[in-house]
Amino acid sequence: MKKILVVGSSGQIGTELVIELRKRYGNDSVIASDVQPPKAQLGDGPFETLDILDKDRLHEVILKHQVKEVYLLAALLSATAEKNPAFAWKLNMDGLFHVLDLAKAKIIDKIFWPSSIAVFGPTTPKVNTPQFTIMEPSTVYGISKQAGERWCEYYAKKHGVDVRSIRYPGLISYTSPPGGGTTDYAVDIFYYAKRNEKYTCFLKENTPLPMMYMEDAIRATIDLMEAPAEKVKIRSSYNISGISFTPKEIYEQIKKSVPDFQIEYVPDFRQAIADSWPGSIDDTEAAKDWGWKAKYNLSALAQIMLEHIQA
Ligand code: NAD
Ligand code: AKB
Repeated sequence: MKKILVVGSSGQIGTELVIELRKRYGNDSVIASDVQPPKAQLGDGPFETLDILDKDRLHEVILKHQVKEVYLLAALLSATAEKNPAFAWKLNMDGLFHVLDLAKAKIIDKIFWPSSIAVFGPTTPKVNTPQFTIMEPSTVYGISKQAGERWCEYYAKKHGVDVRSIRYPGLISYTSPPGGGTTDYAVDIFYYAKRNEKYTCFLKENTPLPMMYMEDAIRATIDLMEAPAEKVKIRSSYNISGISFTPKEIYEQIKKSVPDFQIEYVPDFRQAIADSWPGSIDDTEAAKDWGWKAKYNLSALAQIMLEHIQA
């Protein structure tokens, strides 16, 4: 059985990805790793404390477990990156190079590295944003993701590296909290709704953003990684689409279950980030190349979140 390393496994995506990978491939085949201990129960498999900026330690963990596949999730997200641009650039880029270079040296065979809708910017068409379009990101995070996409494609073409990537939209889940992004409001709001406490939203009520329920995102990730190499035609990163909604629309959806729930809108610096991103995404290429299709709509997502979230 192939051995898989997940770097950044204690985060919002890593937590659920490790659980699902272990279900599919077995506990011992999936090595979780992070600078922080896990925030949720990930099953009985191995965990390694690993800083992705420490190249020697990464190499050591890979050799120790004979890892062949790496999912690289460690990064600073959009809002946190704006507060610490130099470190965000270092973490988001150096971490990627450390993993790409191991694949170039044929020490590992396959990489998953997530990009984001943050690669798009204010000059990108906002509605049904195409796969190939104007990309002038205006955030540190978006610049690092766009550069990362270019490097992934370069290593794939020049060095034959099997690297695969998805431009995730904002991800919504209840197992592990989000890690400092602009789309985090769409998770936070459920905790307030569950306590029936007024929610202060940091975006304006009419700000549409592309979002997705975590189960869809995990399925997309594993489907892409399992697709035959010749079907993965795009080696920068694939657009995938789930649901698009505004803060007002998700609030109204929640109100159907929590009728007294209240909200106010007090936009902060994250409004400018959200305004620079698309409102909806066209995912024709992912559907055509490896059969991607989202399952969850807003009402299904809200129902699951309200059922499972701990107040
Ligand atoms: P997160 O912040 O929840 O988790 C990141 C994890 O990386 C954390 O557990 C953190 O401890 C770990 N980490 C930080 N520095 C590290 C280091 N030096 N070495 C090892 N681990 C380190 O982020 P997430 O939401 O799980 O996102 C994972 C990836 O997916 C990121 O690349 C992010 O840009 C991308 N992404 C996420 C979303 C989303 O909505 N969650 C959307 C688009 C793209
Ligand atoms: C963020 O808001 O930074 C992330 C993302 C869309 O990349 N959720």
